[in-house]
Amino acid sequence: PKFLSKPDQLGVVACKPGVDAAPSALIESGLLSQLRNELGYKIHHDDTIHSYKELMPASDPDVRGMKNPLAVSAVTKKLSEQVYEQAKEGRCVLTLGGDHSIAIGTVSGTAKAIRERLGREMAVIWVDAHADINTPETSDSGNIHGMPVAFLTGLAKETREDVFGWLKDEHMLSLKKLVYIGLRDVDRGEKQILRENGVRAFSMHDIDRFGIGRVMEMALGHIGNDTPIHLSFDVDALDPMVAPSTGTPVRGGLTLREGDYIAECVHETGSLIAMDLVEVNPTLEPGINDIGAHETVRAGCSLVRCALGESLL
Ligand code: DIR
Ligand code: MN
Ligand code: MN
Ligand code: MN
Repeated sequence: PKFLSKPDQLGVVACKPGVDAAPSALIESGLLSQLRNELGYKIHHDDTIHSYKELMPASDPDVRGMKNPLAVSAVTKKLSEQVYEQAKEGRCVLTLGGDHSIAIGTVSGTAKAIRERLGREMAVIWVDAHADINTPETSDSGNIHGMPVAFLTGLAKETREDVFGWLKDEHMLSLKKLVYIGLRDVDRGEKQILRENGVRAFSMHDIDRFGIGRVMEMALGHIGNDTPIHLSFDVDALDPMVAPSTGTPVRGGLTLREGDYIAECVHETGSLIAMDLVEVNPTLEPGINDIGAHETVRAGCSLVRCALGESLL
């Protein structure tokens, strides 16, 4: 690996602000022990699934239409510091979420560490059915998990320190270094933002047209082979047939193999410095005998193992 000073070490942060039980389900299914025993990583994890209850405000009224702004800001600030501490040691950082608002913490943490350690900007590959680039003003839902990219790129700004004002220049991601894969449910305002800023995005339509092989060539070509990569993987990028237990499923998504292939290609670059796995929610749509939850957790584990180098042959 090109950008890790401790490539055999993995920093793991598990967090579940809100109600979902994903990190414990992923860990109980054996993910971390597989990474340790089969892939040979030395794992730095505090054996805690952070719910950050101590950070929850007594009252949390909407700000510019955003729901739970104080709580999400406080949690992501803390997470940003935790991820930064791992990344500055030169470890790869795996974060198990949580909804996608946690990427405000993870991406800002790695961006700052990579700037300090290597003096360079990293790229983000955002694999998702959604673009998550609403500003508070373009958002119809007020859900902050539909806005993380806007805050991380500076498209959305807020001066209040307790409402993401803690995000500074050192935490920022360049819109030129962002690539989307798997989009199929993008709001009208988001489409305009993507167009106006020339953001590189590969939708399901592009995957149908070119195939996932060619799409990954183009996506990685855009990033260039001398750039650290943070992979932020929303499990709802996968088709709901294989990953139903998620908050906002959208039909017509990636097959399991296409998802794993994306992760494998990122691994092959040798440039992976962090991965998020988000929006796994085993309490939603679990189906008969929890089959849907079980399948979603299995799919998530597979994505992580592929990104971290489960050998192909
Ligand atoms: C929608 C849905 N674009 C929103 N986004 C979701 O609420 O901003 N993102 N579900 O994951
Ligand atoms: Mn998302
Ligand atoms: Mn999504
Ligand atoms: Mn979401």
